Amino acid sequence: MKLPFGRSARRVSTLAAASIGTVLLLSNPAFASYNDGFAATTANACGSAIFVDYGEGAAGGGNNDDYVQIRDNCSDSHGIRAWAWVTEHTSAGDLTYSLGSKYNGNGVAGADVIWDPFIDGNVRAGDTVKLKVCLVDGSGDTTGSSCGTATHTSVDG
Ligand SMILES: [Ca+2]
Ligand SMILES: [Ca+2]
Repeated sequence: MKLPFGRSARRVSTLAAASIGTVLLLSNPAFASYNDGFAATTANACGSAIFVDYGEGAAGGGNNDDYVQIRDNCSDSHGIRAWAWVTEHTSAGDLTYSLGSKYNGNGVAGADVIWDPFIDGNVRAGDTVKLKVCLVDGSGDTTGSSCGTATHTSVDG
């Protein structure tokens, strides 16, 4: 999904990073020095949506910047669905983009689902990421139960 991020929006993100500290300006975004990882968990802790700032991504896929690991923590006949949004804070106001959702039906013994919905593959410094995760009953259940959310504003992308 391509969305129109304007040049002015990118510049605002850069300025936001600059206000945090000059040291961070020296960091390469692909090897950013601040760990912006965070997680949303279901109310009963049986499902997690884990934002990984920089890591190995899918098995065999090599290093990857900014993705979500969707994890099933309980043997309870429920699957897991995660949703994601990203908000850019621009001079014209906040722009929030829905990035859709992804299902993990692998069960507690199965592999985490690696999901990379982020535009251009990366989150930029100053962008706010929101994750929601719910227990669901099958891939067609887009409502879910026991939902939890978490948000984090990226320090250095
Ligand atoms: Ca970072
Ligand atoms: Ca990152």
